[in-house]
Amino acid sequence: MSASFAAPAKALMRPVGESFARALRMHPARIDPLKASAQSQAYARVLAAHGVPVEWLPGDEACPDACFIEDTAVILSHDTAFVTRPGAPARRAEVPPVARHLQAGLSAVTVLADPGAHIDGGDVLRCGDTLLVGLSERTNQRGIAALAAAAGPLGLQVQAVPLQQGLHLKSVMTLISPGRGLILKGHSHPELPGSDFRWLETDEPLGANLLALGDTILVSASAPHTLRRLQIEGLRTVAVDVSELHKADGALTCLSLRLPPAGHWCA
Ligand code: CIR
Repeated sequence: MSASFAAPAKALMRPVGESFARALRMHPARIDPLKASAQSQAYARVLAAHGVPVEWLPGDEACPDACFIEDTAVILSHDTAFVTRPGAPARRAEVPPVARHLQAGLSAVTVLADPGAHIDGGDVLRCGDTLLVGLSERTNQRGIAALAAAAGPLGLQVQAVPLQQGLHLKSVMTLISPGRGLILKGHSHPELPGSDFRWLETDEPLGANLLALGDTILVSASAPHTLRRLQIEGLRTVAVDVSELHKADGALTCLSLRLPPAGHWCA
């Protein structure tokens, strides 16, 4: 039987360091690392307040983007993970400490070693038993094939989604609930075979990355219309200020790696 959707049992995070001022970004912006650090800590407190304890991995000033830990692994179940090979060469040094941490705590960890493959966790959106994977500047077909090989034995199918615009798939679409996603207007709606999955559109680029903790949905405070829209639908929302992290193309999902309780999956 398929796993059911739940809030994460815990989340892994890495701190924002001073070198975050040199984080990769698509558009020029001056970044205040202290402000970004405060926002990352406030995000951790929101997770904890909603029943998701945070375990901090060490920071690394040599890796300005290390706080975006989601890109370094894909959690496949409560005790199975796939460690990525990020598409940006500058981010590959972030991976070994995360891999060691996962290997110490989980029973099955696959580490992507193929030098011709690359994939970022931010390109992987789980929708039930399907992993939608963005074919983006950061993720290629070989990376997707490697993830499919690791996910297949767990009953998970992988579906590639060509990304026309945006950094990662989850920059433009994320989950509201197990049967529903939020997608940035202008992107085609992926179809999930054999399911009645529905998409809601937003026209706020900073609003498309939501983080659903079970039935509580974290929304960027920089996306007031998205927040209002979800509230009008009666959904339980929490606005989280990640404005300084947005300057480096980060958002809510990328700040943590979430592990589901046994027998469940999570966003
Ligand atoms: C990068 O360009 O890789 C980082 N500055 C942003 C990564 C954001 N990660 C994510 O959305 N999963």
